[in-house]
Amino acid sequence: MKIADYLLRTLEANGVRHIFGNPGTTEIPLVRACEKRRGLRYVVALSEVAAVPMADGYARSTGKVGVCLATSGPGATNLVTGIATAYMDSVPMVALTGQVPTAMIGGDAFQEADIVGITRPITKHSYLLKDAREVARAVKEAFHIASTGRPGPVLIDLPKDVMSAICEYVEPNGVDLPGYKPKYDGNPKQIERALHEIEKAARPVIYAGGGVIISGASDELKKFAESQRIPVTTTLLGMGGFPSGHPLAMGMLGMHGTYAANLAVSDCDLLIAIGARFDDRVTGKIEEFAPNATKIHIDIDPSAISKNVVVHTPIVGDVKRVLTEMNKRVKPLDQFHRAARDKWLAEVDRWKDERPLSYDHSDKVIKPQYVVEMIDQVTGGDAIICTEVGQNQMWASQFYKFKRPRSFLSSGGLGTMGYGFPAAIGAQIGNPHATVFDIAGDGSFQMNIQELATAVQNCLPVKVAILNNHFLGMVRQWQELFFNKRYAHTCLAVEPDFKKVAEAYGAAGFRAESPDEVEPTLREALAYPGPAVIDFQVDREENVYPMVPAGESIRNMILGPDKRGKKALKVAGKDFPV
Ligand SMILES: Cc1ncc(C[n+]2csc(CCOP(=O)(O)OP(=O)(O)O)c2C)c(N)n1
Repeated sequence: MKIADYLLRTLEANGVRHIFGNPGTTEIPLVRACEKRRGLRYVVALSEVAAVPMADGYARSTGKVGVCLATSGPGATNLVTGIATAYMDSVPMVALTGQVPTAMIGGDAFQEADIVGITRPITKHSYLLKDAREVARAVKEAFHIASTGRPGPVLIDLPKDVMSAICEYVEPNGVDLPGYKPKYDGNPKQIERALHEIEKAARPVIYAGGGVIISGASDELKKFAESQRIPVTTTLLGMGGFPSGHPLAMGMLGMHGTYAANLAVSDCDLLIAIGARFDDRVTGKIEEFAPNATKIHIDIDPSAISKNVVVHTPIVGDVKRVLTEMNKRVKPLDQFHRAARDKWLAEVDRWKDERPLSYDHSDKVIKPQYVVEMIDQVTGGDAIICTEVGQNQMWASQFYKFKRPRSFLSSGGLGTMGYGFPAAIGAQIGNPHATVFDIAGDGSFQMNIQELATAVQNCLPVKVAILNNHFLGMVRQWQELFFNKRYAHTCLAVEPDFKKVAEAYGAAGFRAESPDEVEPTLREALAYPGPAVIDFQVDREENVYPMVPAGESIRNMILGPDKRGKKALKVAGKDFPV
């Protein structure tokens, strides 16, 4: 069998149905072989830069491994940002790259790049295959490594001569990697200790991250939080892991977290971190993060334990298994503890009520938050929401009411602009019946705008809602608040007419300029059976609030307008000059 057929057969055996990539001469045999296989679809992206987030969006929304493919040299190096994005956010992915023939490696051959070396710090593992007989085993191992433990990207580099070789198909036996044995069950003594701490706590908080979604532990989390009456805050990547509308939900914490979540974390006596990694956008000033709390950390990755914040009770294991065990063993709340928890929940509710997420409504200019609220309304909260990076990302996480896991896809760790649209394409391919939106900024969307062709070519009904403020909005917000409004290089003075661009690619284009046009335009775009782009002309200088200034304690938030719409900026806990 030709190695190309062999490789595809091995991919199929690993459950792959879609490959996202852009071909070069090294992969002609592979792409050709793809045409012959009914069960495998090769989705051609216009740029490899976008092929990776396509595979990423496919993976995050389905839970399967995403696969991308690029040619040697520039094709391979174009994968780097997407691989780093997947690595930071623990996304299961296999990246296949073409390489120059084995005999030419190291000789600065045409389109040679040491992609294994370049991506070593941003992959979970990588292979340079110099022998065709290694392919099946390597692919099997790659899928195993990418999808188990803390998931992540694995790269397989395939030299041209290896790709063109012929060899016998041998299905490899199981995977045996002595140095790689993720631990799934939590240590029973540590679980016991954690339960004891939870029992003692009067003001506990659950801080849930993307690990809850990855391990499929949302139901177990809900059960635990409800039985113990513990308020829950989620990270950006944890959105959807706990229903936004739940009475115990406090929303996101950190730099753009809610008033209630940030105060609750600052005042709690016990912090239970579940599948989260104490990222700096979450913790703010690290010494003042949950300063009086005992800390429990449940995570599958032992290297995440006490990496940024020292924890008292680590539990290394799969979040779902650990929570299942905790649910089994936890004692029901007695009257005394229930009263203490209710007192704490009443305080949290007071904070929620005092400063809910809000914005200045307007009937003259479109508020970006209003667009997100309307997307929530017209989709019934059931869409898969992808975002770009910047203000659009924060408003999407704040104002869309996520009900279920795998419905919010966003580049959290790396913060990669240009992620959302290709991720939406991948998510739509993986979920053909879902409504998929990319909530975009005008800057970010232009980083992968060419993929409108891919959406049209593949008849994908993805919708792009551009919150068009004609600025690199989030950077402008920092300039406004911390650099005396010096808007250097953030105004996007030259921009295309996005409606016309969409139409030029064969998609539908819409433009809305006033608040009363928002809902009808959204409904029209939703009714359109193919890809649609809506250019929402929004308030140009709207800001995302709350905002914790970089390096500050998360207790100190710059707050937006209060309940009566009063615009004065306020800082909780401490004066902050703005
Ligand atoms: C690839 C990349 N380049 C630069 C940045 C830095 N950056 C973060 S947010 C932002 C502005 C984003 O502007 P836009 O997409 O218009 O979104 P908005 O903030 O206006 O919603 C920039 C430039 C980044 N995160 N990613």
